Amino acid sequence: MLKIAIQAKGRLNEQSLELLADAGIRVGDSKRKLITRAKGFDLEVLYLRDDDIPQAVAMGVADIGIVGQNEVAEKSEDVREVMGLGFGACRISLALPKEEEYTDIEWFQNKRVATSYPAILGRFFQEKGIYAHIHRIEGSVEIAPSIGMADAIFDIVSSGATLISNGLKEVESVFESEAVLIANPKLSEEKLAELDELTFRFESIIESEGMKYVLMNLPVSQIDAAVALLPGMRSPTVLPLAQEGWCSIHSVISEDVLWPTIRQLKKIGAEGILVLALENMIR
Ligand code: PRT
Ligand code: ZN
Repeated sequence: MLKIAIQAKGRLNEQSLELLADAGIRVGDSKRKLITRAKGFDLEVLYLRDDDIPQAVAMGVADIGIVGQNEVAEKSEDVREVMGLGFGACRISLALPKEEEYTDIEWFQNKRVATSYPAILGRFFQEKGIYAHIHRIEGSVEIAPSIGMADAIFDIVSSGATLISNGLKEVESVFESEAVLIANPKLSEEKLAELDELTFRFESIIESEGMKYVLMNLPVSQIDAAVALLPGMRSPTVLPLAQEGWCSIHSVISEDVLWPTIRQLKKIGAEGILVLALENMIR
Protein backbone atom coordinates (compact mmCIF):
# COMPACT_ATOMS: atom_id res chain seq x y z
CA MET A 1 0.00 0.00 0.00
CA LEU A 2 1.28 3.44 -0.97
CA LYS A 3 1.83 6.12 1.63
CA ILE A 4 1.38 9.72 0.44
CA ALA A 5 2.56 12.81 2.35
CA ILE A 6 0.52 15.97 1.93
CA GLN A 7 0.64 19.34 3.66
CA ALA A 8 -1.20 19.18 7.01
CA LYS A 9 -2.42 22.76 6.76
CA GLY A 10 -1.59 25.68 4.55
CA ARG A 11 -1.98 26.66 0.94
CA LEU A 12 -1.57 23.23 -0.63
CA ASN A 13 -3.66 21.21 1.83
CA GLU A 14 -7.10 21.87 0.41
CA GLN A 15 -6.18 21.42 -3.25
CA SER A 16 -4.22 18.25 -2.48
CA LEU A 17 -7.30 16.76 -0.81
CA GLU A 18 -9.48 17.98 -3.66
CA LEU A 19 -7.25 16.27 -6.22
CA LEU A 20 -7.44 13.02 -4.25
CA ALA A 21 -11.24 13.37 -3.98
CA ASP A 22 -11.55 13.99 -7.73
CA ALA A 23 -9.51 10.82 -8.23
CA GLY A 24 -12.09 8.90 -6.19
CA ILE A 25 -9.97 8.81 -3.04
CA ARG A 26 -11.77 9.90 0.08
CA VAL A 27 -9.77 10.97 3.09
CA GLY A 28 -11.19 11.53 6.56
CA ASP A 29 -10.78 14.64 8.67
CA SER A 30 -7.11 15.57 8.75
CA LYS A 31 -7.21 18.08 11.54
CA ARG A 32 -6.23 15.89 14.46
CA LYS A 33 -4.51 12.90 12.95
CA LEU A 34 -1.00 12.52 11.60
CA ILE A 35 -1.96 9.58 9.44
CA THR A 36 -5.24 8.30 7.99
CA ARG A 37 -6.32 5.48 5.73
CA ALA A 38 -8.07 6.57 2.53
CA LYS A 39 -11.23 5.03 1.10
CA GLY A 40 -11.59 4.21 -2.59
CA PHE A 41 -7.87 3.49 -3.11
CA ASP A 42 -5.35 1.53 -1.12
CA LEU A 43 -3.56 4.54 0.27
CA GLU A 44 -2.33 5.92 3.58
CA VAL A 45 -2.20 9.69 3.95
CA LEU A 46 0.46 11.30 6.10
CA TYR A 47 -0.02 14.95 7.10
CA LEU A 48 3.23 16.90 7.36
CA ARG A 49 4.63 20.41 7.15
CA ASP A 50 5.54 21.14 3.55
CA ASP A 51 9.22 21.67 4.51
CA ASP A 52 9.41 18.07 5.74
CA ILE A 53 7.80 16.38 2.74
CA PRO A 54 10.87 16.07 0.45
CA GLN A 55 12.91 14.45 3.23
CA ALA A 56 10.06 12.15 4.31
CA VAL A 57 9.78 10.90 0.72
CA ALA A 58 13.56 10.58 0.25
CA MET A 59 13.79 8.53 3.47
CA GLY A 60 10.83 6.34 2.54
CA VAL A 61 8.74 7.46 5.51
CA ALA A 62 6.26 8.26 2.73
CA ASP A 63 6.48 6.72 -0.76
CA ILE A 64 5.13 9.76 -2.55
CA GLY A 65 4.21 13.32 -1.69
CA ILE A 66 2.53 16.49 -2.90
CA VAL A 67 4.66 19.59 -2.37
CA GLY A 68 5.74 22.84 -4.05
CA GLN A 69 8.68 22.58 -6.49
CA ASN A 70 10.23 25.40 -4.47
CA GLU A 71 10.57 23.05 -1.47
CA VAL A 72 11.93 20.25 -3.66
CA ALA A 73 14.57 22.58 -5.13
CA GLU A 74 15.49 24.08 -1.77
CA LYS A 75 15.91 20.79 0.06
CA SER A 76 17.82 18.93 -2.71
CA GLU A 77 16.67 15.56 -1.34
CA ASP A 78 16.90 12.45 -3.48
CA VAL A 79 13.34 12.37 -4.83
CA ARG A 80 11.85 11.95 -8.30
CA GLU A 81 9.47 14.56 -9.66
CA VAL A 82 6.67 12.51 -11.19
CA MET A 83 4.29 15.16 -12.54
CA GLY A 84 3.13 18.74 -12.18
CA LEU A 85 -0.30 19.04 -10.60
CA GLY A 86 -1.51 22.34 -12.03
CA PHE A 87 -2.07 24.21 -8.74
CA GLY A 88 0.00 26.17 -6.20
CA ALA A 89 1.62 28.25 -8.93
CA CYS A 90 4.03 30.91 -7.68
CA ARG A 91 7.51 32.24 -8.31
CA ILE A 92 10.43 33.11 -6.05
CA SER A 93 11.65 36.58 -6.77
CA LEU A 94 14.17 39.15 -5.62
CA ALA A 95 12.53 42.36 -4.42
CA LEU A 96 13.78 45.64 -3.02
CA PRO A 97 12.37 48.82 -1.47
CA LYS A 98 10.50 50.55 -4.28
CA GLU A 99 12.49 53.79 -4.02
CA GLU A 100 15.79 51.97 -4.78
CA GLU A 101 17.10 52.48 -8.28
CA TYR A 102 17.66 49.08 -9.86
CA THR A 103 19.59 48.59 -13.06
CA ASP A 104 20.72 44.97 -13.09
CA ILE A 105 21.79 42.01 -11.00
CA GLU A 106 25.07 43.76 -10.02
CA TRP A 107 22.96 45.81 -7.61
CA PHE A 108 23.12 42.79 -5.27
CA GLN A 109 26.94 42.81 -4.84
CA ASN A 110 27.65 42.86 -1.10
CA LYS A 111 24.00 43.44 -0.25
CA ARG A 112 22.11 41.64 2.54
CA VAL A 113 19.22 39.52 1.29
CA ALA A 114 16.66 37.90 3.60
CA THR A 115 15.02 34.66 2.50
CA SER A 116 13.58 31.29 3.50
CA TYR A 117 15.18 29.84 0.34
CA PRO A 118 18.93 30.28 0.88
CA ALA A 119 19.95 27.27 -1.24
CA ILE A 120 18.05 28.35 -4.37
CA LEU A 121 19.26 31.93 -3.95
CA GLY A 122 22.85 30.85 -3.27
CA ARG A 123 22.90 28.83 -6.49
CA PHE A 124 21.43 31.73 -8.46
CA PHE A 125 23.94 34.27 -7.13
CA GLN A 126 26.83 31.88 -7.73
CA GLU A 127 25.74 31.39 -11.34
CA LYS A 128 25.57 35.17 -11.82
CA GLY A 129 28.87 35.87 -10.06
CA ILE A 130 27.23 37.83 -7.25
CA TYR A 131 28.66 37.85 -3.75
CA ALA A 132 25.93 38.76 -1.27
CA HIS A 133 25.07 38.07 2.37
CA ILE A 134 22.17 35.66 2.51
CA HIS A 135 20.19 35.82 5.77
CA ARG A 136 18.00 32.83 6.36
CA ILE A 137 14.75 33.74 8.09
CA GLU A 138 11.53 31.79 8.45
CA GLY A 139 8.32 33.69 7.87
CA SER A 140 7.55 37.42 7.43
CA VAL A 141 10.50 37.84 5.09
CA GLU A 142 8.78 40.83 3.50
CA ILE A 143 9.27 43.02 6.58
CA ALA A 144 13.06 42.50 6.75
CA PRO A 145 14.01 45.63 4.71
CA SER A 146 11.71 47.99 6.63
CA ILE A 147 13.15 46.91 10.00
CA GLY A 148 16.71 47.27 8.73
CA MET A 149 17.51 43.56 8.73
CA ALA A 150 18.19 43.34 5.00
CA ASP A 151 18.57 45.43 1.84
CA ALA A 152 16.40 43.13 -0.24
CA ILE A 153 14.36 39.94 -0.02
CA PHE A 154 14.02 36.73 -1.99
CA ASP A 155 10.53 35.38 -1.43
CA ILE A 156 7.50 33.69 -2.91
CA VAL A 157 5.28 35.94 -5.01
CA SER A 158 1.96 35.06 -6.55
CA SER A 159 -0.26 38.13 -7.05
CA GLY A 160 2.42 40.58 -5.92
CA ALA A 161 0.06 42.22 -3.39
CA THR A 162 2.27 41.39 -0.39
CA LEU A 163 5.27 43.10 -2.00
CA ILE A 164 3.25 46.22 -2.81
CA SER A 165 1.75 46.50 0.66
CA ASN A 166 5.27 46.31 2.12
CA GLY A 167 6.67 49.01 -0.16
CA LEU A 168 8.74 46.54 -2.22
CA LYS A 169 9.15 45.97 -5.96
CA GLU A 170 9.95 42.71 -7.75
CA VAL A 171 13.15 43.02 -9.78
CA GLU A 172 14.15 39.46 -10.74
CA SER A 173 11.97 36.38 -11.01
CA VAL A 174 14.33 33.49 -10.30
CA PHE A 175 12.31 30.32 -9.87
CA GLU A 176 8.88 29.25 -11.19
CA SER A 177 7.01 26.73 -9.08
CA GLU A 178 3.85 24.67 -8.90
CA ALA A 179 2.70 21.77 -6.74
CA VAL A 180 4.24 18.49 -7.91
CA LEU A 181 3.89 14.82 -7.16
CA ILE A 182 7.22 13.44 -5.95
CA ALA A 183 8.23 9.85 -5.36
CA ASN A 184 10.94 7.93 -3.59
CA PRO A 185 13.36 6.82 -6.34
CA LYS A 186 13.50 3.22 -5.06
CA LEU A 187 9.87 2.13 -4.97
CA SER A 188 9.09 -1.60 -5.30
CA GLU A 189 7.48 -2.94 -8.50
CA GLU A 190 4.22 -3.30 -6.63
CA LYS A 191 4.25 0.31 -5.41
CA LEU A 192 5.25 1.56 -8.86
CA ALA A 193 2.17 -0.14 -10.31
CA GLU A 194 -0.01 1.58 -7.67
CA LEU A 195 1.68 4.91 -8.45
CA ASP A 196 0.95 4.33 -12.13
CA GLU A 197 -2.76 3.97 -11.40
CA LEU A 198 -2.70 7.14 -9.31
CA THR A 199 -0.89 9.23 -11.94
CA PHE A 200 -3.31 7.92 -14.60
CA ARG A 201 -6.19 9.32 -12.56
CA PHE A 202 -4.41 12.60 -11.81
CA GLU A 203 -3.53 13.12 -15.47
CA SER A 204 -7.12 12.65 -16.58
CA ILE A 205 -8.27 15.18 -13.99
CA ILE A 206 -5.63 17.73 -14.95
CA GLU A 207 -6.36 17.28 -18.65
CA SER A 208 -10.04 17.98 -18.11
CA GLU A 209 -9.30 21.24 -16.30
CA GLY A 210 -10.41 24.23 -18.32
CA MET A 211 -12.37 21.95 -20.67
CA LYS A 212 -16.13 21.96 -21.22
CA TYR A 213 -18.50 19.47 -22.78
CA VAL A 214 -20.79 21.13 -25.33
CA LEU A 215 -23.77 19.76 -27.18
CA MET A 216 -26.16 21.44 -29.61
CA ASN A 217 -28.67 20.88 -32.36
CA LEU A 218 -27.63 21.71 -35.90
CA PRO A 219 -28.98 21.44 -39.44
CA VAL A 220 -27.33 18.40 -41.10
CA SER A 221 -26.17 20.63 -43.97
CA GLN A 222 -23.88 22.45 -41.52
CA ILE A 223 -22.04 19.42 -40.11
CA ASP A 224 -18.81 20.12 -42.00
CA ALA A 225 -18.76 23.75 -40.86
CA ALA A 226 -19.34 22.68 -37.23
CA VAL A 227 -16.64 19.99 -37.38
CA ALA A 228 -14.18 22.65 -38.53
CA LEU A 229 -15.01 24.72 -35.45
CA LEU A 230 -15.09 21.85 -32.95
CA PRO A 231 -12.05 19.60 -32.77
CA GLY A 232 -13.28 17.25 -29.99
CA MET A 233 -11.04 14.42 -28.77
CA ARG A 234 -10.87 12.65 -32.11
CA SER A 235 -13.67 14.49 -33.88
CA PRO A 236 -17.08 15.63 -32.65
CA THR A 237 -19.86 13.09 -32.12
CA VAL A 238 -22.78 13.51 -34.54
CA LEU A 239 -26.13 11.90 -33.67
CA PRO A 240 -29.34 12.03 -35.69
CA LEU A 241 -32.37 13.87 -34.30
CA ALA A 242 -35.94 12.58 -34.67
CA GLN A 243 -36.66 15.62 -36.86
CA GLU A 244 -35.35 15.09 -40.37
CA GLY A 245 -32.53 17.37 -41.53
CA TRP A 246 -31.26 17.97 -37.97
CA CYS A 247 -28.57 16.40 -35.84
CA SER A 248 -27.03 16.74 -32.38
CA ILE A 249 -23.32 17.48 -32.11
CA HIS A 250 -21.26 16.75 -28.97
CA SER A 251 -17.72 17.89 -28.36
CA VAL A 252 -15.09 18.81 -25.78
CA ILE A 253 -13.75 22.33 -25.97
CA SER A 254 -11.29 24.51 -24.08
CA GLU A 255 -12.77 27.31 -21.95
CA ASP A 256 -10.33 29.74 -23.59
CA VAL A 257 -12.12 29.48 -26.93
CA LEU A 258 -15.59 28.56 -25.67
CA TRP A 259 -17.44 31.86 -26.18
CA PRO A 260 -16.01 32.85 -29.58
CA THR A 261 -16.72 29.31 -30.82
CA ILE A 262 -20.30 29.43 -29.55
CA ARG A 263 -20.81 32.71 -31.41
CA GLN A 264 -19.65 31.11 -34.64
CA LEU A 265 -21.75 28.00 -34.05
CA LYS A 266 -24.83 30.20 -33.60
CA LYS A 267 -24.00 31.89 -36.89
CA ILE A 268 -24.03 28.59 -38.77
CA GLY A 269 -27.41 27.69 -37.27
CA ALA A 270 -26.70 25.84 -34.01
CA GLU A 271 -29.57 25.85 -31.49
CA GLY A 272 -30.14 24.63 -27.95
CA ILE A 273 -26.46 24.80 -27.06
CA LEU A 274 -25.65 23.20 -23.70
CA VAL A 275 -22.31 23.73 -21.94
CA LEU A 276 -21.52 21.17 -19.24
CA ALA A 277 -18.71 20.75 -16.73
CA LEU A 278 -16.23 17.99 -17.50
CA GLU A 279 -14.86 15.96 -14.62
CA ASN A 280 -12.41 13.60 -16.25
CA MET A 281 -10.89 13.25 -19.66
CA ILE A 282 -9.21 10.01 -20.61
CA ARG A 283 -7.49 10.16 -23.97
O1 PRT B 1 3.13 24.99 7.77
P1 PRT B 1 3.89 24.69 6.54
O2 PRT B 1 5.37 24.76 6.69
O3 PRT B 1 3.42 23.39 5.92
O4 PRT B 1 3.42 25.79 5.46
P2 PRT B 1 4.18 27.12 4.95
O5 PRT B 1 3.66 28.25 5.72
O6 PRT B 1 5.63 26.91 4.85
O7 PRT B 1 3.67 27.17 3.43
P3 PRT B 1 2.35 27.78 2.79
O8 PRT B 1 1.16 26.99 3.21
O9 PRT B 1 2.31 29.26 2.93
O10 PRT B 1 2.69 27.48 1.25
C1 PRT B 1 2.82 26.20 0.77
C2 PRT B 1 3.26 26.25 -0.68
O11 PRT B 1 2.30 26.94 -1.45
C3 PRT B 1 4.55 27.00 -0.94
O12 PRT B 1 5.71 26.23 -0.65
C4 PRT B 1 4.43 27.29 -2.44
O13 PRT B 1 4.83 26.17 -3.19
C5 PRT B 1 2.91 27.47 -2.62
N1 PRT B 1 2.48 28.88 -2.80
C6 PRT B 1 1.74 29.36 -3.83
C7 PRT B 1 2.69 29.91 -1.95
C8 PRT B 1 2.08 31.04 -2.50
N2 PRT B 1 1.49 30.66 -3.66
C9 PRT B 1 2.15 32.31 -1.80
N3 PRT B 1 1.62 33.30 -2.29
N4 PRT B 1 3.36 29.98 -0.77
C10 PRT B 1 3.41 31.15 -0.11
N5 PRT B 1 2.85 32.31 -0.57
C11 PRT B 1 2.99 33.52 0.32
C12 PRT B 1 4.36 34.18 0.19
O14 PRT B 1 5.26 33.63 1.12
C13 PRT B 1 4.07 35.65 0.51
O15 PRT B 1 4.05 35.87 1.90
O16 PRT B 1 2.07 34.51 -0.03
C14 PRT B 1 2.67 35.80 0.00
C15 PRT B 1 2.74 36.38 -1.38
O17 PRT B 1 1.52 36.27 -2.03
P4 PRT B 1 1.01 37.47 -2.97
O18 PRT B 1 -0.20 36.90 -3.64
O19 PRT B 1 0.69 38.63 -2.09
O20 PRT B 1 2.11 37.77 -3.97
ZN1 ZN C 1 6.69 25.38 5.30
